[in-house]
This record gives sequence, C-alpha cells and structure tokens, in this order.
Amino acid sequence: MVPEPTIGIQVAYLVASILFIVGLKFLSSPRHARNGNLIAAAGMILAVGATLAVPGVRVSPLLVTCVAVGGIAGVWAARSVSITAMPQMVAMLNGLGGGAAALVSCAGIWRATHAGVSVTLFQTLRVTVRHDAPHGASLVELLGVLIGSVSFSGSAIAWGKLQGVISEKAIAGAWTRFVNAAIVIAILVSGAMTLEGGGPGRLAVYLVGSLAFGVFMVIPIGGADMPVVISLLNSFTGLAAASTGFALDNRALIISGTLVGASGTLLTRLMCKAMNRSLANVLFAGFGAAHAAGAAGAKAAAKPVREIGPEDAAVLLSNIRSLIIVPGYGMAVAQAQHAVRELADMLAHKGVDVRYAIHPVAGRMPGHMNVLLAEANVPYTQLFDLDQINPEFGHTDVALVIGANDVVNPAARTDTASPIYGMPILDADKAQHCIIIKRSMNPGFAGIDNPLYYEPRTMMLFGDAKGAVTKVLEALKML
Ligand code: TAP
Repeated sequence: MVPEPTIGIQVAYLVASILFIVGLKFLSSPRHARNGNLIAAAGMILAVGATLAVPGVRVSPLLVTCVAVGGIAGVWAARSVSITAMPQMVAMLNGLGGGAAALVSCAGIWRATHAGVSVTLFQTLRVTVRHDAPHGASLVELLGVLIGSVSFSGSAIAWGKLQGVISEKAIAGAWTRFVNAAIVIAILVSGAMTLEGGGPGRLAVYLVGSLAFGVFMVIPIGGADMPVVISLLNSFTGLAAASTGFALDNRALIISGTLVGASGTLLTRLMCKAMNRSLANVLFAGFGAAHAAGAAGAKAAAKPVREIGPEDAAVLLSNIRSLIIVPGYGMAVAQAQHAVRELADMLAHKGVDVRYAIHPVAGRMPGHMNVLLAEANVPYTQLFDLDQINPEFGHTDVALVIGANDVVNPAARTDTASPIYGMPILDADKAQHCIIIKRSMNPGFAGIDNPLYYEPRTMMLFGDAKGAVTKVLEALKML
C-alpha cells in the first residue's frame, strides 16, 4: 500500500497547490514575476517537506545527499546562467523533470511485475506497494514512462541544439520515417507485453523505444524553433508528473503536473499563434532550414536603401516629440539593452515621449525582450504589447527598430505568398519615420526579405546594435 498521508499533510499539499497557482498568476506580469517565482518556490519547499513527513518515509542519508546536491547545483546554475542561455537551462531542467517522472513510473512497473522484489528508489522513500502476486503494469505508469522519456531525450536534443553541441539544422530525410515507424511498433508491442506482466526485457525495450522517440521527434526541427519545442516538451513533463502523481496517489504531484501541462500547452499555442504557424508546421516543416536559402535570396534582391549615420540619426531624434522603440533578436545578441535604455532616458529627459513595443515572439524565447529590458531597469510602464501599441504608430514621429526584422515585416500583412503571411506584426512602417539598426541586409529568422527597408520613410543605420546605439548616444550628447 502507498502510505496514507495524514490530514496535516493533505492540507500542506493543498496549500502548496494554491501557492503554485498564485505563483503562476503572478508570473503573467513582469512587475510581479519575481514574487511569483518566490511564491511557487515556497510551494515546492512545502510540498517536498510534506512528502518527507508522510508516515513511513525514511529520510535516509542518500535522500538528504540527493536533495543537497540537487539544491546546490540548482542555485549555482540559476546564478551563473547568462540570460541568452536561459532557453537551454529551461530545456535541461524540464528534461530532468521528465526523466525523474519516467524513472518513478519505471520503478512502479518493476514493483508491480516483480512482487516482493524491492527497488532501491522505493526502499529509500519507503513507499513500496505490497502485492500478493506479480501482475502487469498499469496504463497510467506506462504513459508516465513514455511521456517522461520523450520529454527527457527530446529536451536533451533541444539543449544540444541551442548550446551548439549538435547541429541546429533540421536533420530530416525519408529514412527518419522508417526509423520512426520501427520505434512506434517497438513501443506498442513492448508496451502491450509490459501491460500483461513479465520480465525486465520488455520494460527495457519500452524505455529505450520511448527515449529514441524523443530524439527522433526533435532532431528534424531547426534550432530557432527550439523554444516552441521546449514549451511543448514542458507540457509533456507536466503530464508525465501528473500520471506519476496518480500512480503514487500524490495529489500535490497531480495538481502541479496538471498546471505544468496546461501552462506548457497554452504557451505553445500562444507562440504558434504569434508566429501564425500551426504546431504541425513547427514540428514537421523544418522551418529553420529556410534561413540560409532566404538569406541568399534577400541578398540577391539588392534594391537601393536609404542609409543614415549615427550623427544624422541623433539630429533627427533630438527634434521629435514621440518615439517607439522596437527591440528584437539583434538587441539580445548585441546585449544592447543598457545602451538602449540610456538613449531612451536621455530622449525622455529632453521631453520626448518614449515607449517600447514588445512583440510576443521577438527574439528567440518567450518574454525575451521583457527579460532584457527588465535587466536594464526599463520601467514596465514604458512597455506596450502589440495590441496596445499598434494604433499608436500612426501618430508617432519615429519608430526605432533595433535588431528586429520579422516582427516588423509588412509582408505579413500583404504578401499572401510569404511564409509569415498572417503573422501579427508591429506597425513600425506606419510611423512618420523609421530608423532600422542592424548590421547588414541579411534577413531574420524567417529567412525572407523585408519590404520595410525599401520604404522612402525608412532609414537604415548599419552596425552592431550596441555600437550603433552608443554612437547615436554620443552624438546626442554633443548636440
Ligand atoms: P529576426 O527576424 O530573427 O531578426 C533579427 C535581426 O537582428 C536580423 O535580421 C539581424 O540582421 C539582426 N541582428 C543580429 N545580430 C545583430 C547585432 N549584433 N546587431 C544588430 N542587429 C543584429 O528577429 P525578430 O524580429 O526579433 O523576430 C523573431 C523571429 O524569431 C520571428 O520570426 C519569430 O517567429 C521567431 N521565433 C521566435 C520565438 C520566440 S518565443 N521569441 C521562437 C521561435 C521562433 P543582421 O544580420 O543584418 O544584423
């Protein structure tokens, strides 16, 4: 029998679940996100503490060592990770969660199919189920192994692609279909046999098949689509944790797993919607691979553009009343956020109304621009999302686009043949003037040309975002 938690422990689980929900709610606004994180962390400490207090659970030296090593590694990783490496970090943490859920489900299946044979993990936690006779695994445990393993190995590949350990290109071909078919057959057959009961061989084939499925699910996806994949795998981890919660009869795990599953699914949907792409397109179209071809195509276009230098840009900016800054991936790469804030502060000091337009998929991870601008202490009151700011461009003097490209591409509105047609964009082209800071005429993530660059009202300020903004700032100081 799974040890029955006391009423006090049930209440602790309930309070922990409420803290998770309140924490998630707080995470939806940049102003409260930090507190949301702390509240959810407090909920997790409470849930772990309550689990250790379940009657029969022995707090062994092994358990204490694992918690200490995991805790120290977590604090070290969170403190040392750079903001740009955050997606990899999320992938890794998510994968470990999925792997843990898969291992617990494996141990449950082993326990069910080998009555009387104890498993170290369960000995440690002392939550052993006693059966009179061996019998088959439960469906919920099988699902836990499958989903948790896919999340683990898929996240590991996503981490490798983002970290540059493996090629970020979409690796796909006709052969992957045959491999995938073989893996699916192996999973179905070994899963059915494990349901019936039986030896470790069946479970091992099922586990290895599930891990391989995760690898072959992520390998054909381009590196730049990894944030969407990570969010999807995040929802898988939540489901795996929830099914583990059912197997262990742990309500906190069921609730927190469901919350993770639901929020991961919603975030995946939101990202796909903001890019106007279906999840199937992200998973199967090899979108990131279009980048190189598109870059070549865009260069070949070589139409004339209007260039501007930092000094002229400074003169223009010193004579305006309103400015909307549109940050994008290039600002993140150049780490230009501090220089951008300094420029904005100086202009605001001169009486210019300065606002920032934040596109939901600007950059390469959800909330990328919010995180960078918060790091540079830009007040939240100056940040506006797409729906709020778009009506404002028409009566704004200058839109200053810093390292953004696809999110201001008007082809998304007009060109039905464009791969980004239908994607909601920031209407920077509607401002009186548009200054675009980037290094070249190279395209962005979607690999396509941007008609905005050739508009008569557009001025291209070529250079690294940080260097160019700093030069404009220096020129402004000289005026
Ligand atoms: P992009 O369209 O990718 O354009 C970024 C631009 O920044 C490039 O054209 C590049 O041009 C420029 N750049 C790069 N390094 C720079 C530097 N050091 N200084 C100045 N400029 C630099 O970026 P975006 O407008 O932010 O759009 C994001 C794209 O990523 C969208 O297509 C979106 O669908 C996709 N995406 C986003 C997410 C999330 S969750 N945010 C997830 C998956 C995909 P140069 O090389 O000429 O400088």
